[in-house]
Amino acid sequence: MWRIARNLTAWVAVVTGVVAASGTLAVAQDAGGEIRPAPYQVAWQDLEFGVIVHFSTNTFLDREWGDGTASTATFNPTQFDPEQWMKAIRDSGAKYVVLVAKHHDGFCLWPSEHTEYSVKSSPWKDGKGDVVGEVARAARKYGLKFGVYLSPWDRHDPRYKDSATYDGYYNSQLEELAQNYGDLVEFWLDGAGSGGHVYDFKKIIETLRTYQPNAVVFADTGLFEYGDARWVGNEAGVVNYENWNVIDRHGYRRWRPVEADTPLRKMHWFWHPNDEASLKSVGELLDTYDRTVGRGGQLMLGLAPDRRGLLPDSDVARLKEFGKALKLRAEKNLAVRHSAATAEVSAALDDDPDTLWSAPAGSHHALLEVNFDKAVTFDHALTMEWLNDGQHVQKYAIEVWNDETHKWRSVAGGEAIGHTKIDQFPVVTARRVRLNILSSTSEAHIREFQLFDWRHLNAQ
Ligand code: FUL
Repeated sequence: MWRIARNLTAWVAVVTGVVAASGTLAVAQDAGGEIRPAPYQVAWQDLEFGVIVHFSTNTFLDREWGDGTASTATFNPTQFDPEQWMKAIRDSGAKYVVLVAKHHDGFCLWPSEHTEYSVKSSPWKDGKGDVVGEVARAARKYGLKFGVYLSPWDRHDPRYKDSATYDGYYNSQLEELAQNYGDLVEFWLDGAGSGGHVYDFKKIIETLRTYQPNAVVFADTGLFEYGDARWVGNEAGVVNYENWNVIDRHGYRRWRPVEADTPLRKMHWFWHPNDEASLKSVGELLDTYDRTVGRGGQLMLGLAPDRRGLLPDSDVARLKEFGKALKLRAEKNLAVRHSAATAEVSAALDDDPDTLWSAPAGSHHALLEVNFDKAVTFDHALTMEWLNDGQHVQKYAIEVWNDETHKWRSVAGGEAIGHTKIDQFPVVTARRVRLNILSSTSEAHIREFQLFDWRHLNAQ
């Protein structure tokens, strides 16, 4: 990922230390709960699950990172059909598609006016094709939002040697992508390979914003003020820390939710021959979902069409099974069958994330209780915080009532709730369950509090 960031780490630590020592940086991250998301970030976080598609000369050469020397004659899919991809993507439950329009090898999947190194010099459709255009159209046809990845690192173009000249080239390419393919939901700034290279990101983001004010810019935290979403720090598909949406870099605080990218085939972003064993199982995918979406992050699953230009049949089948399993799990929400409750409480128990329960104004502690006429058995809870006003909850517990001891017992808990929090715990049976908000910066807003018995659904 963004190696520049790693090089910058030491420098950032020094600067942060100086500011903190001088007392001007009194708050870490967003202690006051003051930073709020932009409306386009709220909408993007609600998408929860997207895919990133890698398909280029690498697909035909059994490579992950092309060195920029591949002949344009290499790119020649025989049955290219992005609608086949989109059907499978829609069936998986994903809501958006980011296409790698140019990877590190520099080959462009659209007929750019600014280079010959693109589909227009390939035998595919006699050089008249446009992968970006066809994919964008197919995505929208299947109700999926569309975005692009344009690799800054370019191993083919000779202009890359000169930062200013290359900035001009990159910027004109971005103009093409940002103006000709409709609304972009996300723009991926991948930083691999870019260590030591200086880019004019100010200009790049200005160009993007001119035409696509609502595109979420994905970038490493190293690009402090330019990114709207941040890299999770690994490609394993796991948020492995308390997930706060606000990131503070030397006093500059910004709402930057996490996106966790991980491929459907272990370790492979591009398609490779004889690679069946790397396909992740439904159980592994559900686990990944719970460790990303279930920890308040966005899941970005990597897909790779093969040399035909189709997603392999086994990938299509797996995506369908995964989507079915997600749907089946979601349909089992026990909280909707709660006994009579106030309209406010019911708003968090109705399976509808657009209605919410709010704790009393200004409160720092509150209880949201759900009762059942007959005891229910469950081993998971899913809680969603309404974030438009900031991330308020800082500590919570999920508690069950013991009819014999007449005491509440905590079965799970943590600090951040965020967009969606999925907690797993040993199976329990209870008639009364509550979300105990132990601490919040101001009143908590809860969109959903759901309970599930997923014992037989996760073991696949
Ligand atoms: C990384 C790249 O180097 C990989 O090839 C892939 O595109 C992945 C999504 O991002 O940084």
